[in-house]
Amino acid sequence: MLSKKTRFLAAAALGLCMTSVVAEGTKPEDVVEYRKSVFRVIAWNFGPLVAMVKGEMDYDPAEFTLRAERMAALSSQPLEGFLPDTLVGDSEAKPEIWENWADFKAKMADLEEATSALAEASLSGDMKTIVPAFKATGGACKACHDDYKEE
Ligand code: ASC
Repeated sequence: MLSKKTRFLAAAALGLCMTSVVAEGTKPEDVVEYRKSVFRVIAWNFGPLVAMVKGEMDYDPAEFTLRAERMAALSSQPLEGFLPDTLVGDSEAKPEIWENWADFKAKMADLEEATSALAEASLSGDMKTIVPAFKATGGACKACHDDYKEE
């Protein structure tokens, strides 16, 4: 019987092949904190975009593009924080993530695509072009939350 720590390290090594580098000895709790932090920064940048689309904040094209580009850059980064055996602490991740890994990965890829398209659309400076891309981004967030986040 492998210890929980050995299983985590083995999973981390496997994750390393799949995604990216996790240092040996990284605690599962730190992995959870990492992925939650990336989502927090994504949401932080999405906030003003929501406000601008709703008309609660003046539309500032440069500010909109800056934040959409940040979201696009960040969207590739949570996936490496979903290592197996990291359903610990105050994680809101559902176990279904690891049972439906291919679908989860596809939904994360959808977020990357939607945020890149939003950054691109924002360059038009035209809300008629921006709003559909904005809705697609919100939809990509929601699609994943519906299936994979406890809330
Ligand atoms: C946000 C935020 C989310 C998404 C989601 C979209 O502003 O923090 O998690 O939008 O609510 O459906």
